[in-house]
Amino acid sequence: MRWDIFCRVIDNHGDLGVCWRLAADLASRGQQVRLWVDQPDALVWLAPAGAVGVEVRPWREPFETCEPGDVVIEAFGCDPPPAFVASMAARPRPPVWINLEYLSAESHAERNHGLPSPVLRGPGAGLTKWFYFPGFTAASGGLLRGPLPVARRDGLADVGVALREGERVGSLFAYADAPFDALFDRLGDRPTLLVLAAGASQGPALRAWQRRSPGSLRAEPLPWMSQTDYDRLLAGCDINIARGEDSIVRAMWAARPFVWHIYRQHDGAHAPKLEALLDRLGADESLRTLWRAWNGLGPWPAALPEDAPWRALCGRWRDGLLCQTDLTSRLIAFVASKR
Ligand code: TRH
Repeated sequence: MRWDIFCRVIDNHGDLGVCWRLAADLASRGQQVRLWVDQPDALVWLAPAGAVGVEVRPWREPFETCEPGDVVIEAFGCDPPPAFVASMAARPRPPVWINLEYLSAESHAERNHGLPSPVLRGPGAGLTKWFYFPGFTAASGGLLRGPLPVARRDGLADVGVALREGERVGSLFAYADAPFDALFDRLGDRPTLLVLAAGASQGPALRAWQRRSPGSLRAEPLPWMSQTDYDRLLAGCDINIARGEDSIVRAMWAARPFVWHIYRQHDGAHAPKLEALLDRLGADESLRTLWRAWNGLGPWPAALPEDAPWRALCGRWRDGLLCQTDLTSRLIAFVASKR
């Protein structure tokens, strides 16, 4: 099938990160994809090699006229251009129109997944949009997966990380408002190499912390890396502190202890969203306390959760997810059922 994916970059890299991953995964299955994006700049590092079968097109106004494909994905309610929607409506057999939503473990995602939304006004009047909610259960739209790197520490060298004997290695990808010091206090209880993702995680916080407590925490800043390399990095680490929705899913696939820095929403909607994932994970009190503290939602625990049970939990969680069909397979089946 021919797919048109529309992506508007709001802030950060999640919108494009998810759309690119989906586009590349569809193309790897022989689908033809056009990715329409308003700010494609981050693709230079996110996907430097591109992908066979994915054509990146600029989304600018006035929108170039073109024939819609068989499926139109509107990522995160980004409203495809009216001229394009008009050509969708004009087709004798209109494309299947999917509204791809944000990932959440909350129960509303399952309740709303797959529901129709009839379009009543505008150039698309008469068409139907289908809500597609990614998620963690069989009743949801599933998780993006794609090829998973083998979990191995020596793979870290391939992405530019040199480890010392006996060191724990962690990755850190966080928003600028994170309570970095409290985390470093707890990670610095034994020799640890902290690999800092590009951007906000490379602020002055760690250098200041190191001046106060020399010795236990080593830092390695990395440039923005491709999604493939970022996945490899997570697979090689002992602990992954990740942010947003796409990266936290990659941390889950890495099956190592992970901590989520959730995207903060002004109305506080991130708090129940965080709790919902903790519930699904079956997290114990020590993990709940850590996640809440890292997100400014509670007091800090004295130490990180115990390593062995935490690792076992993340391993079981990944294995459970692996037993389910991935998002792209479910999406293709969903679209087929609506055509
Ligand atoms: O950048 P983000 O914080 O994006 C956010 C969230 O998705 C948030 O929920 C959303 O509402 C907001 O955007 C608009 O985090 P996320 O989702 O993990 O996206 C980062 C992407 O960048 C992801 O695809 C992984 C990728 N990445 C790399 O490819 N290389 C890197 O070096 C790093 C650090 C990330």
